[in-house]
Amino acid sequence: MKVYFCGSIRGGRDDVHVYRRIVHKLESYGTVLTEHVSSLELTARGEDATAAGDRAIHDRDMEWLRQSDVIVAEVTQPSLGVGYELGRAVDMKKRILCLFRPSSGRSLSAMIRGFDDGELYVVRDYSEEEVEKVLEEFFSTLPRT
Ligand code: 6IA
Repeated sequence: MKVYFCGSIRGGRDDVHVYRRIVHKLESYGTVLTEHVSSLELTARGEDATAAGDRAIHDRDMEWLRQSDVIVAEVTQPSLGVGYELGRAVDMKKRILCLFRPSSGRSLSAMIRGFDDGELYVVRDYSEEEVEKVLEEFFSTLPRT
């Protein structure tokens, strides 16, 4: 199974420790195409930009999105890039799980929460301690690939 993980980069790296925990668990289900999103070395400021630049990042990520079987997005830290990825993934009719932590004190965008259909696109409120259990529940509902 190919998993595409979305998490904020230029939107801010405050939740990178949660991304690491999620990616670690996701690796037990298959290949995480975007495990760099959880890298501690990747900062929001851009000193790690590749020579090829933003076009190459965009095109490579869209190709990975097309290849993926399932998308998991941590959406607590608002990120334009994650919102964009979700919109494109919806258009590709991918299976999507959005994870949001209400303990952040934030209120999730209606554009992200409002599309939940309980099947192809699911938004799950969770707390960090239960993240592995939430992922286990979600993956147990997926057909094996
Ligand atoms: O707007 P954001 O940067 O927060 O968007 C984050 C999302 O876009 C993530 O889920 C990634 O899949 C994707 N993305 C954004 N930037 C990159 C990137 N390098 N490499 C791979 N995926 C990315 C940018 C590094 C930058 C700090 C120079």
